[in-house]
Amino acid sequence: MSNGQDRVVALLDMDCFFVQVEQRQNPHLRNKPCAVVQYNSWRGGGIVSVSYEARAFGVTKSMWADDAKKLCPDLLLAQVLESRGKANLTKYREASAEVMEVMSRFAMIERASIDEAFVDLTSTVRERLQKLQGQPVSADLLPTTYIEGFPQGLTTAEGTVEKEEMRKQGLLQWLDSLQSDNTSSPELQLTVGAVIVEEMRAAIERQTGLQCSAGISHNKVLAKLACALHKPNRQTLVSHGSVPQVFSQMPISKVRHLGGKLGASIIEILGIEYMGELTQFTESQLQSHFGEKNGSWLYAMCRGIEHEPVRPRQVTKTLGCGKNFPGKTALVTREQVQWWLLQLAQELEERLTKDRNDNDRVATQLAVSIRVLGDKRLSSLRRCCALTHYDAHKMSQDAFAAIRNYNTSGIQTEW
Ligand code: DGT
Ligand code: MG
Repeated sequence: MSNGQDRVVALLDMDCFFVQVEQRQNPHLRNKPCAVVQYNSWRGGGIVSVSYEARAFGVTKSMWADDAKKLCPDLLLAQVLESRGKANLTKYREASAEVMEVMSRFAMIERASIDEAFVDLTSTVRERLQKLQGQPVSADLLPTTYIEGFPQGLTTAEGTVEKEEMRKQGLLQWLDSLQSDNTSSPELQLTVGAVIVEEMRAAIERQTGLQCSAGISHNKVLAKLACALHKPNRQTLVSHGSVPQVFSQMPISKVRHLGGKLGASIIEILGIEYMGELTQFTESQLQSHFGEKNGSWLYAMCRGIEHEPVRPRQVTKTLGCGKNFPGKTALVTREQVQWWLLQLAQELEERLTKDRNDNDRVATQLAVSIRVLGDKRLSSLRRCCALTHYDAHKMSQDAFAAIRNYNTSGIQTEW
């Protein structure tokens, strides 16, 4: 196995994505506290994206708009469109495709969600290093880059130094420490990766008018963590050497793949809080608690080493749509269930047909998930069947057939 420093991987994540898409369309919303809400019938709607101006007032995602207005009376709101009684995300999906197209001109990308993508820059960096022929990297090429862990050994009272001033000092210190003629230096490779990511982000903004942040490191997990360190409109380089410091205060649940059950069981079983604390356990201890595969992954990961490849994929693997019916709105008759399945199937038919034209591929499997009232899990039941025709009526009938046996009411017409 390699030492985990052989690749250059970046993660780009759009800043308050839905808000930016609305701001691009409506200039009145620009540079203001602003949020995007979904459904407006209950407490002003649920917030799904918040501008950084509004975050300063304490407004957060998944707050009710009415509550957010109490924190920030001047908050401007934009609404997610609705069609067939549910959210229609077409506008944001199209903006996402614009961004992904620009990114993929630079290198192979893996779309990770509607507004983020991983990039493997390893070979692009190698080519760029050849062109540079040992010239040092200039700080001018890294105008929005933070080097995590730098400046080191700063003696001035930190609070008195401007954030931008600290960024520059750290960057200059880092660049001074690099050996620009050693093309196999992992630190130099990351730095050149950061230069390319600066160019990518500038190109995205120029072409789409949308801003993003990025993380640059040796693997997907570190790149994703790095991206969150200096949002918005900035990028952060996390070197292998900065991992102990970064992980020493990084809550385990904040690490990619550890936000769910595995992360929770690590905290409970080992009685630890931070990612760095994992280094005190042997590989076999970790394997005995969490299985062979997870144990080995954790043992390497807490040391900053991870090998998951960036998989070439610019489009999503699955197309999905769904709707929640909380509390009193829960569906209770067969008619209701069938009607809503048809609404969802109609959206799917539209999007599948567009996908077949755009991406030259066909879907072959239909999966149906339902959640029963009171179940805290994301889904109570999941069933699959073949998808043979892009036909809403056929899909909704097949979906109903797949879940009908789950009806616990005992009466055919009730649910
Ligand atoms: P950021 O990345 O912290 O600057 O802010 P966002 O708004 O880009 O947040 P992110 O990256 O977690 O999510 C990207 C977009 O996905 C966001 O703009 C709206 C959408 N989104 C996030 N959470 C939800 C949700 O719970 N429901 C719906 N419908 N959309 C969501
Ligand atoms: Mg985002």
